[in-house]
Amino acid sequence: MPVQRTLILLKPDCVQRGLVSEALSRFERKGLRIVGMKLVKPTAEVAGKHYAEHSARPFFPSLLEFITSSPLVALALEGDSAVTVARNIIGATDGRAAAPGTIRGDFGLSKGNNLVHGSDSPESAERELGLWFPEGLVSYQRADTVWVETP
Ligand code: D4T
Repeated sequence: MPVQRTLILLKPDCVQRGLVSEALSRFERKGLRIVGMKLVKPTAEVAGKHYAEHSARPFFPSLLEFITSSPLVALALEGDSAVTVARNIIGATDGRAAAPGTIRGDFGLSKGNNLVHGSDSPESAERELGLWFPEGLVSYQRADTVWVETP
């Protein structure tokens, strides 16, 4: 099983709604290691680079306005199959369609204000982690890893 890293953003609506600890605890309790974490109010430049693949989409201006409107929490998580595991915890893009038990399914009623971002592939994760954590990440083992990451 591949140990991967993934970039998670607890978006401005997550911070404003007081759901940071709720969202974070779901990743943490699953067994993913926090290897980077910070509160940031992103610049338009970083936000634009992060969502560059959507630059031609009609929702791009409102997406940039939303993501730069208020602080967010950037997280780097590490663990077995972290990219897919985190996406499953987050749920489908639109909170109205997201499955109950996922963060978006439990707390969201919006496609734009959808609380949490998670990298969609290991390649995206590498690019996004470089963008949000240019200073690098912290390596360590969590004490419970031997109990959690077993085949
Ligand atoms: P992110 O990238 O934020 O984790 O969301 P998803 O991976 O689930 O969804 P996405 O890349 O397709 O969309 C990125 C971002 O744009 C917003 N969005 C998306 C929007 O406001 N209107 C839309 O029609 C779509 C498709 C929500 C997430």
